[in-house]
Amino acid sequence: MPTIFSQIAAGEIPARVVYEDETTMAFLDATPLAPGHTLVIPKDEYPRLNDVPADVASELYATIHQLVPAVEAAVDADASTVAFNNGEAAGQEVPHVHCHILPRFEGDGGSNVHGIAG
Ligand code: IU
Repeated sequence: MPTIFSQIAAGEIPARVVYEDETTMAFLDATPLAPGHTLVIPKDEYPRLNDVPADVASELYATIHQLVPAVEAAVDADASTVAFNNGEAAGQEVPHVHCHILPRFEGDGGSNVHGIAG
């Protein structure tokens, strides 16, 4: 059974897609922890970062690098938490590698990306 993120990547389940190329995709989190909360995925399904081949990891990072300033600008954020929960014990709920880009605002009192406090 493909993960929900594979189904989004295949266009089988709708999502608010903000970026897409041959290898990667980004869409707004369905339950955002802040305005603009974005998830970046490799389109192919890898459960954990440990499983991602180097060439795909490189493409994934290039997309993250491009999107972080764009997401911050889109919601006028002061900063962002950029994080992977890598494995169930770390709070990873969907077993398809995804990077959270969570916009942060002065005085937002901290946030929590399903396990990552800041
Ligand atoms: P985690 O790092 O695996 O805990 O994060 C999973 C994220 O996926 C979490 O922020 C959910 O709100 C988000 N999400 C989603 O955007 N759409 C979905 O259909 C499901 C989870 I399931």
